[in-house]
Amino acid sequence: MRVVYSETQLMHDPEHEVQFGIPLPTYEVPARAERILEALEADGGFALTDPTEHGTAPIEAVHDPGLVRFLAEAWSEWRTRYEAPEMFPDSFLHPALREGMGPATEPKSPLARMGYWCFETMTAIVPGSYAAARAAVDVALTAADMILAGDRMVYGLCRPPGHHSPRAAFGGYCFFNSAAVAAHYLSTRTGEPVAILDVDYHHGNGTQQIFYQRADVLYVSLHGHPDRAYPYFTGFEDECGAGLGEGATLNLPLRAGCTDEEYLDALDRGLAAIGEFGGSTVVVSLGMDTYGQDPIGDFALTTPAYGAAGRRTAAVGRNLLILQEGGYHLPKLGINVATWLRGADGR
Ligand code: SP5
Ligand code: ZN
Repeated sequence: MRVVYSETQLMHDPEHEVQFGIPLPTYEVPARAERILEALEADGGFALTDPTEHGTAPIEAVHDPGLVRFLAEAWSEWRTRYEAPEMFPDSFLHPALREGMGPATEPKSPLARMGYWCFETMTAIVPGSYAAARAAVDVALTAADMILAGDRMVYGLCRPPGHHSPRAAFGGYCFFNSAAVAAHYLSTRTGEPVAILDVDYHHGNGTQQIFYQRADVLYVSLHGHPDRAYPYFTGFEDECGAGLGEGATLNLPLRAGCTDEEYLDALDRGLAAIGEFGGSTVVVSLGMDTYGQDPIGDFALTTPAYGAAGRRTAAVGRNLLILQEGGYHLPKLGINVATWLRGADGR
């Protein structure tokens, strides 16, 4: 199986995330990508390729160009005014703030701009964030090109992750939504429907939002129930899409302590919906924070379940564009990813 990876992605290297109002060591570290890479290299069954530059047009096909502009400028603008080594927002554009007054315009101050484009406090901007976020999209699009050229299965080792970013915001350790950018890119290039299977522990609120009213992209997600799990405001079972997209969103929220067996049953439900939807490619948002020892998830999955999950996903018979999202238990992150990919590859 071919793997696309860029070292530029390591340039996003924040120290902290603000949780409970306190700056704590962040979970989303460059070593995540390095651990995955090491496991794939040790396996021997994966061939590494660098991404090619795809520019901002495919990003702006799903994201607000204002978001791209902000992320491109944010650090240099910040550095000229503040001393802080990492950029966090402190004031947010809550929807109630201007209720009945029409939309806000983008503010001028860099700090306020961050509160306009970001929805939480766990996603610092540091000097290398934009370059890394752009590289992650290039990884996803280069992997998509390989599918278009005939590969049956490709893994894009994306970092930072992407699935929490909706059209016009970022957060949840995510900047650009690489899976959404790639799914839209595939749908415009093939004219076929595209299904997205999101198996990260967290609901992919961003991906869901981007495609919520579209009939040509199916979004299926297995995740911790939003009654207890981040991102809290989305991922409920009754969110099924709207307008033309009605019926093209499927949420399967799961209980704390979810076992291998329960998980694989839910996966089968999701895969059945994908099988009925059609199209030749499934984009997989692959998060390993479902693992039993993950520090921020609460499922009980074991490593062998990932092999089974990969096998069952491949058994749907579609091309697989597999893109990395979360997963924070570094000691087993690499082996869990390799196990999923080997399962999909029939090894
Ligand atoms: C891509 C991805 O996996 N993003 C996840 C962002 C989650 N950030 C919020 C984590 C809050 C975790 N609180 C956990 C307390 C554990 N004891
Ligand atoms: Zn996650």
